[in-house]
Amino acid sequence: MKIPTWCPGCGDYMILAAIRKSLQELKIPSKDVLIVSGIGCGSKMPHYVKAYGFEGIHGRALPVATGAKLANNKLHIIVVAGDGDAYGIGGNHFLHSCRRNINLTYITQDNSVYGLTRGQTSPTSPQGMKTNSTPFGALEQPVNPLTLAITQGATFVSQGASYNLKLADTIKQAIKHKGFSLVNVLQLCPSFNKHNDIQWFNKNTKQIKTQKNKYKAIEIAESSKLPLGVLYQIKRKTYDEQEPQISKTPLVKQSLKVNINKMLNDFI
Ligand SMILES: Cc1ncc(C[n+]2csc(CCOP(=O)(O)OP(=O)(O)O)c2C)c(N)n1
Ligand code: SF4
Ligand SMILES: [Mg+2]
Repeated sequence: MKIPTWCPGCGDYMILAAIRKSLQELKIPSKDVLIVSGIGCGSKMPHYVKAYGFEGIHGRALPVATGAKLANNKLHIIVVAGDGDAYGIGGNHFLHSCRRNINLTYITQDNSVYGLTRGQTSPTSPQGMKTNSTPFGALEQPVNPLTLAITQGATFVSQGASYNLKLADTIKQAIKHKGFSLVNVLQLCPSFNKHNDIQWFNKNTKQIKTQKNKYKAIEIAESSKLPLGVLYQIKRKTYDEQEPQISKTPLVKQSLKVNINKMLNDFI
């Protein structure tokens, strides 16, 4: 494992600590865990967790993780992605993963900027936010990750904060959940998002209770104070449970009985 190189005060240190704590407390052996990421500051996470890891390309962590899950559905898969990665370039994969109910944990590091590329506006930057790419203020309405996840069929939707010690507990619940679980983490980025500091978050967040009713959950997700905790959780069959070839035995444990000689001969 390597030593993290994030800026001093970066929320990614606490997200890393929360992931490690969750895995330790759930007593999940390292050999049964795969961490998949895209590209971004926080996407360096697989280098720092004792588990299998795959650092992919920007926005494509979820398709890689989906493939890995279908190959070995006994693995605990944690996907980490920045807000740009998750809700911008990877936004299409996000909504399809929600509706498929792929059984994995999606931890998004939401600092409302593109950190790695030095602070441009991201899909979750609030309207009017001044960044290196929008010096007169962002024009677009931001994505609300929680509303998006609920409406697209995610079965576990939560939000944590990188400075809040309850984050590990939320991640633990997400890992235990059977189905697609989102933990959107409000992440401190002291280098490029000086507006959203701990004082701002303390004033603008509130702890909430879990809802089963999607309309009530959306109402809370859309309220002016950002919710913290598990907002929405329901039961629904996961994708791999419904896939007959792997519902009993993972693909990697099955013997390959197909004779491809005929196919090769036809081809040649
Ligand atoms: C296909 C592609 N487009 C753009 C980039 C450049 N790029 C690298 S990271 C990044 C944004 C990172 O922002 P975010 O996902 O929010 O992660 P953070 O750095 O804030 O943790 C961009 C645009 C890239 N690597 N690949
Ligand atoms: S730029 Fe922001 S997100 Fe990236 S390492 Fe520095 S503080 Fe963390
Ligand atoms: Mg970001």
